[in-house]
Formats: sequence, structure tokens, C-alpha cells
Amino acid sequence: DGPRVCIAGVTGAVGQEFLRVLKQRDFPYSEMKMLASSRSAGKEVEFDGETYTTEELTETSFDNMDIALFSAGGSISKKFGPIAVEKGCYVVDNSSAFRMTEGVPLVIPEVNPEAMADMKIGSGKGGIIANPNCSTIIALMATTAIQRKVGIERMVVSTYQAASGAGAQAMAELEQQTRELVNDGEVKTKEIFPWGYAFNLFSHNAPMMDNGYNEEEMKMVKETKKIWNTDDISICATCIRVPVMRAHAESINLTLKNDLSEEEARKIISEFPGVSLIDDRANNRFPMPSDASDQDDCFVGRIRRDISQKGNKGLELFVCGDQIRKGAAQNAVQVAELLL
Ligand code: 11C
Repeated sequence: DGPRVCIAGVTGAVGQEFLRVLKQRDFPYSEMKMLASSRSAGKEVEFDGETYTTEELTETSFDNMDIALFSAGGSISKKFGPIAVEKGCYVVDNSSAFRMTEGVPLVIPEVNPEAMADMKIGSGKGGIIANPNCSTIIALMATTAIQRKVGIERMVVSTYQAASGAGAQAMAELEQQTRELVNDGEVKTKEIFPWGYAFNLFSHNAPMMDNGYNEEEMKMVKETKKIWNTDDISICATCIRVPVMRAHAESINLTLKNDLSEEEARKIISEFPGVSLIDDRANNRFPMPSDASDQDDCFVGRIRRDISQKGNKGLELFVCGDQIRKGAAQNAVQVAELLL
């Protein structure tokens, strides 16, 4: 018993994580369909003790489906998302295609479930719900408790983003280059990025915009305002790719609208669902990507008053979250749970 579910882009890094998360969360389903591009169609995929043959994604793929989890790139979402909706299917889209489209909820279930309150399986209609960018999700998991309690006037984010955000091939390239550097002393494989990635870091690979920010940085600005449903906040970001496999880290500096003590901040952040604290000054032990990898929770630490700001109106913190899991597949499955 349960909805009929299909997964578009099942052979990708996020697609594969959809399957692990659905199984782990015991997501109810009456039918499961695995969809991919013609290149990957025919591949066998294991799920919940069954072997599925991946079908090519076509216009008829969504006939008699209730939920479609999409992670096949923006152009596939743009083309097939509306077709699925027309057939009465709810699409949870992991791409950026519809995030800023008016009327499309952009949802982190712990933060703004109310944005999709009228969307339920069995309502007789379909719809698109957009999954935010991973860096946005992880930043807002760490800061929403503070936004709710005292309001945030300004947020400055610096990210340390894992290879997984650039896809499975980028992860493979990082591994390959690391082997080459250790074994041969030089990087030989440069297929995904034009420069060496192993033992290096670089400005995020998203396209650069006219204002000097890249698209990843501007996503954090725009998506945060939509999710928090406010324009009354100033945000800027610097996004960096670091040689870590699958968990993003972010340093966040906040200017608050009202005073908040460090102790109260620590308390409300730790009480936020899906967040765990690692904030042990005595042992210099704070969140690391290795803490967050393969974990559902985001980990927050280095919570401290910003000494450069007056009184208790400035706060600094550091967060790590699994990019493929909370940053993508897990968030999407949680959104799908809200549809039930
Ligand atoms: C990254 N956030 O870590 C990116 C990848 O808009 O969903 C995903 C881009 C997006 O590189």
C-alpha cells in the first residue's frame, strides 16, 4: 500500500541516494519505477530486495504515477516536470529549474513545510515542489532557529563544498587525482575540472555572473529569501570547492536584529530538528565533513559571539551537512513524506 513512485535519474549519485533513503525511512509505496536517460536505460538497479530494469524517461513514464523524484538535471526537469504534473503526479525536483518559479514551493521540511500545505496525494491534482540547493539547505538548517527567535539582518556565508555537488564523475576524478598525486607525484586526469582538484581548492565551478558572484552564491541569496519568505535580509556568499567527497561545510557570520546570547543560540540551534551540536572548545572538536558524511543530521559548532559586532547582535557558527543526503535526496524524500 502507498503511492506509486518513480525516480528520474536513478543512476546518478543523488538517484542512488534516493533509493537508500527511501529504504532507510521505510517510505511506503505500491509501485516503484526506475527512469533514466536512453544512455542509462536497461541498467539494473537493486531496491528493497528487488531488481529493477531502468526504463528510458519518456512522456508516458508518468502515467498512473503519484510521486516523481527528479534528479536528472535542469533541462530534463523543465521538459518532463510539467508533463508529469499534467498527468496528476507530484514532482519533487532536485534541480534548479523551478526553484524561483512563482507558485512552486521551495521546501526544507524542518523550515517551511507550510509552503506546500495544500499539496497531498489523492487531492486529484499534481504539482511541482522544488528541493533547494544543497548549500542553502545546510545553511538554513543551522540558522532558521535564530531567524525565528530574533531575526537575522545580514548573513555572510563562506562554503567549503564537496566533490559530490559536482556529480559522481567529479567524485571519481578527485579519487583518481589523489591516487595519481600519491603514486606519480602529478595530476594526470583532468576531465571534469580544468585544474587539479586533489590537494587543492578553487572557486565554485558554477557559471560566473555579471556582478562577480557565481550562480551557486546567488542561489544562496535568492533561495534563502524565498524559503524564509522575506526580502528583509542581506545575504552574500563565497562558494569554494574543496577536496572532500560528500559533505559540505559552511562558515556563517550573522548580524542579528535583536540580542541573542551565545548560550541561548547554542540552546535553540541544538533543539532544532535535524541538527546536532559538536561544539567542544576544550578539545578543539567541532563539525567536520567526516562527521556529516552518510548522516541525516547537519552538525553545528563554533557557535560564538562575533567580537567585531556590538553587544549580542553578532554571531558566528560553522555547519557541516551531507550534500547528497540532507542536501539533496533526504530532503526530497522528506518532502515526499509531506505529500502522504
Ligand atoms: C554544488 N550545490 O555543491 C551544488 C550542486 O542547484 O542543485 C547542485 C546545484 C543545484 O556544487
